[in-house]
Amino acid sequence: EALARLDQHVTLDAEAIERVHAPEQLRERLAGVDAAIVSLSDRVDAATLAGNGRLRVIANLAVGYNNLDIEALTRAGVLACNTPDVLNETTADYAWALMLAAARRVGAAERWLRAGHWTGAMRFDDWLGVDLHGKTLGILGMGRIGQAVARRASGFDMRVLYHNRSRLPESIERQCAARWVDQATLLRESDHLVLVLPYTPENHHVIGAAELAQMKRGSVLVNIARGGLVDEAALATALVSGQLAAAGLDVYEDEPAVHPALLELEQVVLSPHMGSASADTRRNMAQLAVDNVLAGLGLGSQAGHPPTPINPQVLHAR
Ligand code: 8YV
Repeated sequence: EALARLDQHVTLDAEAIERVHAPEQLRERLAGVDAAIVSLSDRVDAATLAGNGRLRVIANLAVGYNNLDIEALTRAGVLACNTPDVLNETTADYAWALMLAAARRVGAAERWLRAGHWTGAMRFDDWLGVDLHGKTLGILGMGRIGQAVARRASGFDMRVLYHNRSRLPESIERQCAARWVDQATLLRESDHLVLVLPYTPENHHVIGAAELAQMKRGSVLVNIARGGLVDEAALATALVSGQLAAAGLDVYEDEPAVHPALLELEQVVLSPHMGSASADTRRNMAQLAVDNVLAGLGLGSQAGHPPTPINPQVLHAR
């Protein structure tokens, strides 16, 4: 639908829907177009843009844009856009899916059942999991998705703590029924810790061996943000030792590769970066990317006013 709308205004590159571009291939493809819709696996930086005098808009099919070098794009006069907000609720839903699945061992139990192991009466103490209700939910990174994760906790009667660089206004804390604490307190007190941070150089391995050791013994870690936030080798060690009871991961340090030690552990729920993947949300993300492309190229009803620019100063300089 979104591409059909785009097609009414621009000439679409027939090969546009390739999945993964090698850097050199991406550089060549970008050299021949005025705008491109890219995904997280497309790294757009100074090298990709070298010698490109034509490109004007890059629309990222994601809210996170650690695959884009915004400084390089701005220097090159290329407008960069992302897809914030339209995916908040769907991604928050998915954080809960992973939290529940990891804590209650849904994946491992299903694999066990499908493998034909349920042949007799279940032992009373088989498949014991970790409760959510009545426990403390910790949220590291309290942007729009983090807030949506927090709001859902009231139905589970959970206490919600969060840590963020800056404290949220009281009105939002009230809406989310969440209390700001420092990071050490968050790690120490959370029974379930969800990562919803953007990935920046400062946040690399924000959860490493030292932080895992500070977490409550038997707690559950969920990462729906970016793989590089967690030291995967240290996480595997913490799971094997029982320091963490379980983990739910949608993102990985080196996607699509998953750390082999994590693949071995039945107490980890693994999914292939699909947090925003509901039909409605992906449709809205695609439409927003198209809105940004058209407006960034000066076309359509929002010409010159892209809805979600990352570096709007490029437009002012034009
Ligand atoms: C991806 C995401 O965009 O928005 C983000 O930052 O990580 C996801 O929503 C999605 O997986 C499509 O690549």
